Amino acid sequence: MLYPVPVSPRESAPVRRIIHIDMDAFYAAVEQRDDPMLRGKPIAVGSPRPRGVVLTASYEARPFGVRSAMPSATAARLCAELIFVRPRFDAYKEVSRQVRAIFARYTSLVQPLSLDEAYLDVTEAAEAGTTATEIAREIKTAILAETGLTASAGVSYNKFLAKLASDHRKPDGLFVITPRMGPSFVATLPIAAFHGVGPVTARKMQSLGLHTGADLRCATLSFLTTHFGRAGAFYHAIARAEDARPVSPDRETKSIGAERTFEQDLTAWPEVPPAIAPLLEKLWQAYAREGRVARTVTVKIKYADFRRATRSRSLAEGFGSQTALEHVSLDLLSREFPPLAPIRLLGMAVSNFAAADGQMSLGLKLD
Ligand code: TTP
Ligand code: MG
Repeated sequence: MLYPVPVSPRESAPVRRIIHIDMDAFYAAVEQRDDPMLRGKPIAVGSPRPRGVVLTASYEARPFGVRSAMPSATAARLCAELIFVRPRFDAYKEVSRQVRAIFARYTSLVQPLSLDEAYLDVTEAAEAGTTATEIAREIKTAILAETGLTASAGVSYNKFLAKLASDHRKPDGLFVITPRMGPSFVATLPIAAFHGVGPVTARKMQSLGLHTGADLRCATLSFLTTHFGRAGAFYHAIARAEDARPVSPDRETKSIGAERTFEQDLTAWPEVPPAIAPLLEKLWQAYAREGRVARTVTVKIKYADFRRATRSRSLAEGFGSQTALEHVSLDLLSREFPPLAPIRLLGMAVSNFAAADGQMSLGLKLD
C-alpha cells in the first residue's frame, strides 16, 4: 500500500530567488573613473581636515587598513601616499539612478538600501526560465557597460544570505548560496560577521559563549529572547539560515538614526558630549547620503532600570549643518539632567523629510 508523502509547509512554499547587489568601493570607484590620475592609487573619499572622516577607501588603500568611518588623521597615518578626494554626491546619485534603471528591467521588486546597494526578488523572472545567477551576471555586465563601474552580487533564497553572499567575493564578485549550502555557510561564520549584530551585541554573545553561527544555533529561542529581547527571534532564525523578510520596494526612508549602548552607564553631563560625538558623526554621514532635508530631530534615552524617554524638536527650515544637529540634540539631552537613573543607551534620529523637489536640498558641509 502507498502512503502519501507528508509535505511540510516549508517544503510546499516556493523557494524565493533573491539577489543582493553592492557596488565596489562606490564613491572611490566613481572618483577613479572620472579622474584617470586617481586610478590604481590609494584614495580616500572625505575631508582631509583633522576632524574629517573617511567615507570610503579605494581597494588600493584597504591593505593599509584605511576604512569607512575612520578619522582622516588616522587614515593619513596608516597610508602616507593616501590621496583625499572631496565627495561629489550628485555624481553618486546619478550612478545610483542608472543602476536602479538596470534593476527595473528584471523586476519591480527592488528594495534599495542606500545609493549603492539593493535587494531584488527575481523569483518570477527565474521561474520564467532565466536562472537568478544568470540574471545577476547580466546585471553586473550591464552595470559595467553603462556606468564603467563594478558591482558584487550575492544570490540566495533570502535577504540575509544574499547579503552575505555579495560580500563573500568582493570586489567584482558573484557568489551563490544554495538552500543546501545555507545552514553550513552560516555555521562557520563568526557572529560579528552577521548583518544585524553590532559590536556591543557581539561582545555580549561572546560573553555567553556564542562565537560562531554554529554556537548560536545551539542556543534555544527562550535563551536568546531572555538575553536579547525581540532580536532573539531574529538571531534564532538566521542561525538556521532562515529569514522570511520580504523584499519591500516601497519602503521610503522615514527616519535615519544611530544609537549606542554604553559599556559603562553614563551618570554625569560632562560624559554626554564625547559619548554622542561618534553617534552624531555616523548620523550626519547617513543623513548626507539621503540628500533630503529633515525637519525633526529626536533623541532617545534608555536608563539602566529599563525606563525610556524620547524628546523631539523641529526646525521649520530643517537641519542644514552638523553643528545645528549637535546643538539641538545636546540641548534636548541637557534638559534630562540630572538623569532619572544611570543611562545605558543614547540614540539620535532625524525624520520629517522635506519632499525631494530640489528646493531644500541639503547644503552638504562635511567638516
Ligand atoms: P559600502 O557599500 O559599505 O562600501 P563601498 O561601496 O565603498 O565598498 P565595498 O566594496 O566594500 O562595498 O558603502 C557605499 C558608499 O556609502 C561608500 O562608497 C561611501 C558611503 N559610506 C559612507 O559615507 N559612510 C560609511 O560609513 C559607509 C560604510 C559608507
Ligand atoms: Mg558597496
